[in-house]
Amino acid sequence: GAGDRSAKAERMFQLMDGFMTNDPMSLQKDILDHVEYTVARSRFNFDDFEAYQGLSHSVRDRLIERWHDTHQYLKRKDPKRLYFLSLEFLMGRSLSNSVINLGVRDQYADALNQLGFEFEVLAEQEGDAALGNGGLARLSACQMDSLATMDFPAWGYGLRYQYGLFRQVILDGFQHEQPDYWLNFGNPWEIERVHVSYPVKFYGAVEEKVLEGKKCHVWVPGETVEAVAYDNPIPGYGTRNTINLRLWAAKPSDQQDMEAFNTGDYINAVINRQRAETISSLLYPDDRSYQGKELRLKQQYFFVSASLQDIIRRFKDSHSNFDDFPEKVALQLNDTHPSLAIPEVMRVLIDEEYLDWEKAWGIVSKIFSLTIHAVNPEGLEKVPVDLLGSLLPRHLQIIYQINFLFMEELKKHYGLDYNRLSRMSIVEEGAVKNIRMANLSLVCCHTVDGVSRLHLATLKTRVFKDFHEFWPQKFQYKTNGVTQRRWIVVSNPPLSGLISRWLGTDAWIRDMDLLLGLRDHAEDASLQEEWMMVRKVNKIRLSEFIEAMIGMKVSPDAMFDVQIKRIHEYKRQLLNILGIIHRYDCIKNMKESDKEKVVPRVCIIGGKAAPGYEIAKKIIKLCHAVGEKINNDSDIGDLLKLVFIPDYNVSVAELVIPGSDLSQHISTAGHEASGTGSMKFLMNGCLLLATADGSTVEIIEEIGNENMFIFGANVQEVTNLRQNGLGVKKSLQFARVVRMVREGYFGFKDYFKSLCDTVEDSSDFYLLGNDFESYLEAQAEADKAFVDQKKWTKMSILSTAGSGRFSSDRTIRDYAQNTWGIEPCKCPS
Ligand code: TH1
Repeated sequence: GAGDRSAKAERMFQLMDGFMTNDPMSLQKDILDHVEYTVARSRFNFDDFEAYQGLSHSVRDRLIERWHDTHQYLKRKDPKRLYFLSLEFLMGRSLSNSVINLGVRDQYADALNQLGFEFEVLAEQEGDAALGNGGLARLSACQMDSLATMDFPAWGYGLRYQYGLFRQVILDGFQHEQPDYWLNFGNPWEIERVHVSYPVKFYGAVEEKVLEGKKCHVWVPGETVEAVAYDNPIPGYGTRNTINLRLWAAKPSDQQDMEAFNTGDYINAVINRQRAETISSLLYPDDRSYQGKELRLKQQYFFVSASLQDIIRRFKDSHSNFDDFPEKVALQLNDTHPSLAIPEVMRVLIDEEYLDWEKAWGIVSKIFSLTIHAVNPEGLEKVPVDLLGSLLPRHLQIIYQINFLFMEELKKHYGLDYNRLSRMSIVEEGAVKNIRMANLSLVCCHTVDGVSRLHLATLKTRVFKDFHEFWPQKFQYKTNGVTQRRWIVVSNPPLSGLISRWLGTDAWIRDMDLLLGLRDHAEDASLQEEWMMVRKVNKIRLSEFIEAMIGMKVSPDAMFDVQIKRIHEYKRQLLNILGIIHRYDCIKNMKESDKEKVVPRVCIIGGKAAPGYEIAKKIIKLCHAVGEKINNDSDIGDLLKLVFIPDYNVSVAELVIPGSDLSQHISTAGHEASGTGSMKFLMNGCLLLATADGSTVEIIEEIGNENMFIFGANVQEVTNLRQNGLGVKKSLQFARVVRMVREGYFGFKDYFKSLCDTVEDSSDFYLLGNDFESYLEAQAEADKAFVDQKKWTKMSILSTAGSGRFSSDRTIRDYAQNTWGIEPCKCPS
């Protein structure tokens, strides 16, 4: 009875009196306890990895405590919650980020020292959680950090892939892919919730029935798979709030299969059951391109269905009808990948909760918002009608009905303008009929956001022109941002300390606009000196990493010129490499006396190519072939080095970015929706060499043209050039470097032919030839600036000082106010 329960609660309170303590003695005991009892190694004999495990379990305990408190508190307050649905999260490592956000980094470092370990060394033991491809996925991770830090009542939902993004191995300069079976060594940052699980159904048919005089649709599915929750606590910085990232894993369901077992083929029945797990087995490694694969569609629905069952159950815990659903729930679609959530909510409300269509639609049209990350129509997801109809027959019916009503509405406005109707239709007619996921989302979401101002302008005038004309008020933009907790505090402790000393506060870690205060000191000689020291330390760390990775020695006195991102033709790594060939060619043909004036450079390139992307793979090979030649040429020596960093990922970025002098963001204008790497470099005082594309346009506004190296055709010029036929202005220099590749100067003549063809006069879609001259000029400007280290350092300080706008805190605050309608809910400390 009640008396029993309160006695029990009383007893618990006595046993767990107050929060966990963080003095060095308690921490040491905690770590050793975990080594002994959780890792089950003797506390007298364990290695660095086991120490890392004990340490992270001790941190995990502290996360769990705050995470429980946050949930208790939110349950009581019942604010409107945001549910962030994304198929990709690139979390990287968790240890350093967690102890910093919990505010116990120094205490742990002390405790470990007394045990004879070093925090940094143990932190290096952790592998990356790479459940995503690139910018879109890392953006989700940064936004989770901001949501927690700013006390927003939010949940992340995603898939717990067993294989993350492939590991890149380079053999003879060629990329090879290796599976990333990342859970092999255990994952202390997740909590398995065997009791939080939901059945997810596929295939089968829809039957019509009459229930209580009403016509109903009953979906009789053909396959059921169980979704099991794995919870990943996300701690905020400087707050007790710790939110949840819930990832689903597929498991065989007990609801099915009786028939298979009855046939007596036990062995095969068990093996077939096991196949259910393939749904969450792997992340698709394609970045910004989409393939109509059944397994991918299954993943999308699996994740959406489980998440919505969870969200609706939580809502029903404290609400008896759906009238206030829109006041309590905001659903954010991270690109169109989770857009099946729309017909799924309709289906649940109508078929399972027995609401009528109008009522269900009234709810659905108030709860969804979408962020678009793609630029091109080719990048937009389409699903063949046949595929959707066989996997999710009821959803296809609902989508058709949504489209029918939408078309009726359009006809009222535009009459029988069939061209417009067919462009805007959710159903694409043609040899293969497709469902256009973007159109579905645009019809059903109350708000559609672009990821930079320029991106929104492109969406309005091109891809979604018709939709913008029809619903101008739906379209907004929120320029992307990145979290300074990970990208300065975790990855660049020396700079972090320096900034706090000069600002006299560390409040910038929660309020990036305070960095503006650095502007006043940009020319201060003593700040400049400390600034250069910090940069030097980071460059030395990077050179040691390069030597350890690929066995090459590079001088930290050279300019470190870096381009790290997924390999794509539009990102123009090829332009970079051709520029390096030009530089090499120049030095090679120089008089000995002129060589003194050359600014020594270490060019660093890193990034993965999608396994099926031939041209991208050739770019990687070309980089190695050119590097091979340059790095072994005694005429060149330390004046020019070309390094390819293999297996670029989040933790490599944390090391490379703080050690870079110059970074390249050189996409053909109009092709990069935003770009977020540039923001991380900017915060770390690395200068940018960039085109006026995506978020760069806004970076220019913050720090000024004079503090960056901008080049190339702008969006308007790109449009004009393409309309007037390509290759209008092509330099001799460009022709020369392409010819060197073509004629086999770097070997592999036949292999590089198709790569050279992509930039030949009439086919140079990404305008490398057109932009080459101005690219070289910008590079020469960078050389000139680097010679004057005082000037360079000032530019570097001004870069960091002006980076405040690119904090994901600003992005999230804007989404909260203008898209989601949610408010902070701070758990008392
Ligand atoms: C990227 C955009 O290319 C990039 O410009 C932007 O900064 C980033 O998203 C974050 O907004 C995209 N990633 C993907 C990944 C897939 C499909 C489309 C895009 S767009 C799988």
